[in-house]
Amino acid sequence: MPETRFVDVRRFESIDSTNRYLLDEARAGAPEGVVAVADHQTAGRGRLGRTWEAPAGANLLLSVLLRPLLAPEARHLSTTAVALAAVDAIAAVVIGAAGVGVEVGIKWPNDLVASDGRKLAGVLAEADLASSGSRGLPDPVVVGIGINVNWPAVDEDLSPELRGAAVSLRQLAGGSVDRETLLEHMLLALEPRVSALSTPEGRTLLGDDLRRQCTTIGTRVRVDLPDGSFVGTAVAVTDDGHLTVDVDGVPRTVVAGDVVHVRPGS
Ligand code: BT5
Repeated sequence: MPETRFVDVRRFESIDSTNRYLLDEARAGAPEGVVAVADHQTAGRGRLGRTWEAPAGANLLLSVLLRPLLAPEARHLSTTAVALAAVDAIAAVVIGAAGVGVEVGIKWPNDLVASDGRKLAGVLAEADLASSGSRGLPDPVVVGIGINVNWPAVDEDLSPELRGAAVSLRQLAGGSVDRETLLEHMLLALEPRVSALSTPEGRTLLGDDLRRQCTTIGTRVRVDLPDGSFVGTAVAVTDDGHLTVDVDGVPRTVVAGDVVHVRPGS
């Protein structure tokens, strides 16, 4: 097994949130590379106070503590690095019934989606600016990902709000998927993706791979911001990971941290 920086893997049968746990560890000076994995979260969180649902023992719920050398305006690339690592790991592990890999894309800013748009995983990056510069270490960012591995088994497992909107690897592959194998491959795939964050060449590669995987580019989108919405065509993702939307011929740059929702636009 090749060496990675992700050797300190802390496992929890039940915890409120693996992101919360690692943010506290970061505040106490924990180094880059600490991983938290939970069988169950009692307060799994999404962006902007939303919740992440997953029953005990079925899915991959994991966070990593990173301290990349990343300018604040490029911070979204840490979400990209983890999303791309998940795409890599799924490609390595999950083979569908027809003997071919399942098709997974990245919906900007932070979702992994199936080819029909249903959400397979969500990524949440949280930076704690209060602990900036603590003990001379680069600023921490905790990136969590929830991947629907074996839940839902069938659409009826989902709450009415998620029905038709969420999907699992099990459903896409037509059979159960081993969480432990997926975790192993996820940590392997994270190593080069996280290294890439700290060099200009690496960031260019992350941007290129994001553009290749991004299902949002070329689609009509409605972008909901805290103070209003607009509709346009998503035309590009910048090297810093921002979305460029063409609004009646005028390009508008959308920063991931500002976005409430990006939905199909009419
Ligand atoms: C996300 O937020 O998609 C980020 C989710 C990150 C979860 C991981 S699990 C490990 C780590 N520890 C944590 O506490 N969190 C991270 P957002 O884009 O805001 O999407 C949240 C929305 O996705 C919810 O409001 C639901 O509509 C939907 N959702 C919730 N659970 C889902 C699931 N299992 N599958 C698909 N969609 C789901």
